[in-house]
Amino acid sequence: MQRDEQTFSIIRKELERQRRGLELIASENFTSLQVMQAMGNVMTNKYAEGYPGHRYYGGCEMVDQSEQLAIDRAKQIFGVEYVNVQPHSGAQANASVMMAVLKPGDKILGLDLSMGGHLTHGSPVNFSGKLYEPHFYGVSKETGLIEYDKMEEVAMQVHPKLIVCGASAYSRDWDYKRIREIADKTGALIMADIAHPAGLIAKGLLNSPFEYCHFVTTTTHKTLRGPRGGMIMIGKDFENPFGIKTPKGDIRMMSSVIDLAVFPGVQGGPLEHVIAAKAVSFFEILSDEYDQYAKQIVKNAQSMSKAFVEKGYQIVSGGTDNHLMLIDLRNKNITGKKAEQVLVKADITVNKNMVPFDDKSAFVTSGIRVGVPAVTTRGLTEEHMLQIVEWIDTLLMDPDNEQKIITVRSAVNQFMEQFPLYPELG
Ligand code: DSN
Repeated sequence: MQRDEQTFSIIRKELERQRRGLELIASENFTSLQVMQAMGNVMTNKYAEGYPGHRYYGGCEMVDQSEQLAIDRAKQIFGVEYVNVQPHSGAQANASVMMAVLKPGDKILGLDLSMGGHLTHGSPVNFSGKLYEPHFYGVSKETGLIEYDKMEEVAMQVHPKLIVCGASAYSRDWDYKRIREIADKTGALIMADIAHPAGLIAKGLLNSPFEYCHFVTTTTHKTLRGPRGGMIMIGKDFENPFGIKTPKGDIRMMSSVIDLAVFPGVQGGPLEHVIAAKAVSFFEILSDEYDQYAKQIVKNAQSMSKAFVEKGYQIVSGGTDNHLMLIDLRNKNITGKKAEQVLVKADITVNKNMVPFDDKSAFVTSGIRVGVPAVTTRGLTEEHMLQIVEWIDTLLMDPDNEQKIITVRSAVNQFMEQFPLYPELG
């Protein structure tokens, strides 16, 4: 077969883009080479509907082993009883939990997307807001912190069947104990979506949701630094309280109900090459090196947020406990869209993001979300964060100055050469 030079040349250019730039998108990271190698191999050829030891296809002996390894390692990392590593993404992990515990029309209560929530937590344009009846809580206008009182008030009014906590753009830790108290008062289950801070939770740097939340979902490619994918966990397996019957008509523990919701409920064949890569990334997370990495993420985020504040930037909630910060640019006279554009021109990648009580649309926005997991993987430390803030400030204060863009881009490109990315790839 002739080699597809066209596609490989695009992939090569993407490698070069990643190498020369400052990657500050809070949900992105750089996997290790071995994680990528585990994704690009013969496991992609294998169909394996079902679960290890119980498949609908022959020849699953090897993928059974790698999937079981991924499950066992994830259990060890998070200290949980049940893990399903098959969800293709965080969205499908969330869809599977909802499919398991909700019926169409049931009420759910999640963080408003415009306040930092996620599409799959009830947005009207997503399955979660179309299939179920969404209700929302938010953050305080004054403090930028989650309003647990408001969560309780709405929960007591609407009696949701599921409370969803977790966010895409919230820089503070969560009070899972408080959420459980609210859920118990109103008879709701809780799903914690820890897609963003999972790596920090894994290392005990943030509160753990497992004692209080019935289901915990995550992606595996953000702070966890694994392949693009999803995962569902249950801290302590509990009896199916919903009367949900399996195809055989029995009522089992929640783990079985979730397994059935992932497959055959939401997905078909699992991506066994990605699951093998999940196993490799979990091996890495169990190392001391990853321990240091997670700690460095927090140090870098705090150093960066302090530097922004010193330059007069308004960080929503005033700072960060995790790997990201949401910057409200309204006092800097620039929109999120314009900020994203000018920074991208200088090879600094962030995303525009609505801020709480934003007066602009999701296409324009008043803010940017900035995160440090990827630059921390590149090897940058606290003092480098000050330089990054300096560059960002230079550009945002004079966004139409092409000369400044060229100067900063050249400085960024030169700087990043000190932190080689995938040198093995030539
Ligand atoms: N797209 C992800 C993020 O950027 O946070 C969430 O799914």
